Amino acid sequence: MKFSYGTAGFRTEASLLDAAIIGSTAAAALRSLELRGKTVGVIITASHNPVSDNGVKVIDADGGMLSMDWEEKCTKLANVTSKSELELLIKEYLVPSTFQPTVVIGMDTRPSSPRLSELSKVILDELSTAYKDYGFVTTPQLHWIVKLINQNSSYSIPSNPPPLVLYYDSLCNAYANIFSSFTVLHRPTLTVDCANGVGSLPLKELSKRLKDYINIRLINNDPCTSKYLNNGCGADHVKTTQSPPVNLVDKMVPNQLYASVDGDADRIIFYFTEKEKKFHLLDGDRISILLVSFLKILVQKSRLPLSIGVIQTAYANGSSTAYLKNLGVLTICTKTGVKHLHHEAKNFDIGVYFEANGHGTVLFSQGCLHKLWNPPTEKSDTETSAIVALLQLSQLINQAIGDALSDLLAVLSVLGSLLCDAKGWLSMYDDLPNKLVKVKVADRSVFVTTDAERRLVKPVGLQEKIDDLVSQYENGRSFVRASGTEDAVRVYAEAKTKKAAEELSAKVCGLLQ
Ligand code: NG1
Ligand code: ZN
Repeated sequence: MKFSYGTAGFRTEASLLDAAIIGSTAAAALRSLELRGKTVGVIITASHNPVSDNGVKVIDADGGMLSMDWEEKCTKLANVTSKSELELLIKEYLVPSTFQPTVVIGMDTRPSSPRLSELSKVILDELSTAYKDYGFVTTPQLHWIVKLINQNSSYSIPSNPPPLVLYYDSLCNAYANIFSSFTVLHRPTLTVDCANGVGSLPLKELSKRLKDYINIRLINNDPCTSKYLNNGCGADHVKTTQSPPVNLVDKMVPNQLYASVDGDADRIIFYFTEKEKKFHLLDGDRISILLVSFLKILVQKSRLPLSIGVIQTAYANGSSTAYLKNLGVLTICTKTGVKHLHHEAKNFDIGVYFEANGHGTVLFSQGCLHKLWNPPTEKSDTETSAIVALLQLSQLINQAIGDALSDLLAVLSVLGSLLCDAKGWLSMYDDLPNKLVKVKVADRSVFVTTDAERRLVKPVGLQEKIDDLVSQYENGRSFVRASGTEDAVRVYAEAKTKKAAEELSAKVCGLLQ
């Protein structure tokens, strides 16, 4: 097995993952030592993959994705072929230090997770690393915990109240405050499909704690019956099939809002049906536009000089990008993978980033928070309430990484504040018909891209052929890139009509054959 640390860490069939767990755990301990004992995270999950897979990802000390140089070291550590080779590498990466390396670990509810988590703990003991095991947590919860611990100057793990209690308190208090500022106090009803994953547990907690504010109904919320994990349900199923979870087909209440999270609850997708059962998806592009529209109003009302930017990838629907241009919001396209979006979002006072598949968040810079906490003394009621609302949103939205739970509450906050329903949200723009397909090729590494993955540099001559096809379609756009998580090449195509998008997609796929 040759491992390569990709956009989501290491991911493969669970029984083949041991070396990746050992390598990642060693990398986490060594990284913590390099950072003078700051806490680093190890999360065991394969997100939306089938239940037979598992994965592991290292969370860097700022609560974000692992830094690039450590991705490389992690790959090397996972690919050793003997214990002596591992020991040599550890020696090479070891920074002499008197600090105590500290790691926090967590896992999803896959049947293979407890064994892999135990293996990780064996390595931590071998490397004399202090650790705390948070058991079943969502990926964003562990990111949030790492960020929290390292914000504390002594890098100690707060035990009273425990970090997870603080997590729920922070989300629920912020939501309750925003709710009380609604002009019309309306308790919305929302059905959430938990993908039968680890998200079921915190969603139960949220629905209990927020029962006076939201009527949350949970479905596919059995994380113990593992064969149903991501099976006909979950955010990935809904986004890729553009249809509801199988057990909701023909059962959705018209005009009521539904949401699906993925297997580790870092993605969320909303949807609803109209009377005639027409299914409408409210994906990551639409979440991004809903949030930024509201944030722009608040910034204007606050009269504070705050920059706002939206970060998308090439998979964002062309209509969403055009909408943002009209709105006058600076929009940047990056490579696929949240680490790229997160990095760009940091360049703004308020950086909104979402992948079309529902993974994203809103970052408030330190400078922005400073301005919000220290506004000019002379200010109107409108300015004050806008500043308060911005501060509440910054507390509600997970600042470490995209989080289905905080994104869910952020969306409901904005819909409630704008007195907007699912239909109103959908009416902001019309998606261009599109098609995303996977193509198996002999060697995906020959596909080399540029321009945020929108153009191919290699194989030489292929991009010109794609350009030629695209020019034949009104509003046509298509690009080809190698997947970072699967052994396949992805082909995206969009055009003015569904028929044209499908035709363009088929022709570009034809070029690959
Ligand atoms: P790849 O396999 O590199 O396309 C997929 C998603 C990404 C991201 C990662 C990590 C698409 C088209 N790609 O990446 O957005 O979520 O998985 O999970 O959805
Ligand atoms: Zn996920």
